[in-house]
Amino acid sequence: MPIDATQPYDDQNIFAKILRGEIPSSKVYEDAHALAFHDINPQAPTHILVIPKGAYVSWDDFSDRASDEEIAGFVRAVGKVARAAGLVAPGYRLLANTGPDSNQEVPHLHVHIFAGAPLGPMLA
Ligand code: DGP
Repeated sequence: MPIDATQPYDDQNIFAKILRGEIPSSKVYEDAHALAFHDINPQAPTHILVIPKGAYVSWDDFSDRASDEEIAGFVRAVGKVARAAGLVAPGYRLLANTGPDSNQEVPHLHVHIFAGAPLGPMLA
């Protein structure tokens, strides 16, 4: 079910549980600001999710309330994950669904990294 990105943060969402270690994930990277793990339902040969450690519903919430340090740390983490996975030369796509029209389903900000094959045009 797509979420309302203006809702208050729900600490029972699935990614909050992954951050707390209550649900397993296949982790690929972790630092003070971010956790990255493989998507459970991959839409490309490589499909990694990167989430901030702070409690933010969406890209909108994060860009509005997060500190400059959190934003910088998170953006750098996304880049590190892509570099560590060897995705820079072949290329990759970033996506952060925000709200119902985007079909955001999990109410904790996540950036999708898609890679591993030619991805075609956007919104195809
Ligand atoms: P979005 O539509 O942008 O909210 O994408 C949510 C993504 O989260 C979707 O691609 C599937 C993934 N996902 C949902 N539940 C889990 C889970 O429990 N573990 C993992 N690894 N991924 C999940």
